[in-house]
Amino acid sequence: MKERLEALKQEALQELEQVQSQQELNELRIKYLGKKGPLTEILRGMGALSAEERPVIGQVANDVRAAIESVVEEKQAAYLQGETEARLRAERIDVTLPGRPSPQGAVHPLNKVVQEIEDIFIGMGFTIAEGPEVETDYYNFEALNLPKGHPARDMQDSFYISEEILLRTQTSPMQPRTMLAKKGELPIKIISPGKVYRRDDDDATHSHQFTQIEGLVLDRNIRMSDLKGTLLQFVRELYGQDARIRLRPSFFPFTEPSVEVDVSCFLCGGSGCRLCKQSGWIEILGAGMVHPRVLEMAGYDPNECSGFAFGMGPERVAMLKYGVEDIRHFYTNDLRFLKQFVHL
Ligand code: 2NL
Repeated sequence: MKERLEALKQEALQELEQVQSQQELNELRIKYLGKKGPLTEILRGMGALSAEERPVIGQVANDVRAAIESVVEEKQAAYLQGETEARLRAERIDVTLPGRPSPQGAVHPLNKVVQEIEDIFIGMGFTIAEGPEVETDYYNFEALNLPKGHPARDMQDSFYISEEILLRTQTSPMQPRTMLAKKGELPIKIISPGKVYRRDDDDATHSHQFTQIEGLVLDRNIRMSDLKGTLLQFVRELYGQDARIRLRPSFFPFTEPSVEVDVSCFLCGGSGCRLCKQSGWIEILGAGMVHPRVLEMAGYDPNECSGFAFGMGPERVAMLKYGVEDIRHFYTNDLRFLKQFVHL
């Protein structure tokens, strides 16, 4: 029996020596060490041996099993090692390759101007009040002293959704909304930036959808000089400390008196050039003292408080600032246009 075991060992080791694949190795493991293998069979037959022989043969059988197992494990380990090495080789990363560039976006030139204007007013203690683009007729017109039948609210000029609902034609509705929410509390210092809509045929200087920034200051004893000082400070921060302003009389239904605000031409400094059409001045704002009717409708007593309001078009500010000749460039998203502002 001892000889049979030795022969089995030799045979197994010889076969293992020749093994070509992990699958073959597994087959040999089952063949020699499995439950149906010759070793198990020999061990099972040990009952027939004498008491002296049994431990000796048992020892030999265990040695044979251990020898075969050890070669199988050694080969298995070598296969695993080979697999790991192959994977490392296959998945190696070349850290010297240049990276894939991820395209970087930039703030839209119009938004950049809006943010710049917002920052200036925030610095003067204003807060930002944003509101819905779909408005009621009441907030868009009525509360701003534009009663039904007023020529400025011609159906032809506004996008009506129903009798009482329309796309806002100005950002002003946020101002009566804010005043009503404050329930008579003072002061109010807000700016309202956002999109507005008018029924217009688009051309180089008109768009059916554009941007506005309006401001409102309301407190006791607010005077025209507060309007003038605030807007002068604003244009100095926007165009530089040498900027000057002048006020010309004008008309808006929601302010009385009303003014147009010109800023000294930031291209020629006021001496006259192509940009300011030789006048030395560029119109950038409309403004005025809030009409007493507007205050009353929003729950404020015009004998107790007063305020000024102003409005401007960021498209116009951006067109002048960057020399853009067609307002439609801001909305058509032509990358050749937009990319010119990436590094500004
Ligand atoms: C312009 C002129 C302006 C206002 C807007 C306003 C709002 C309230 C009361 C009084 Cl609630 N006024 N807004 C006042 C004057 C001018 O805008 O040229 N905008 C582009």
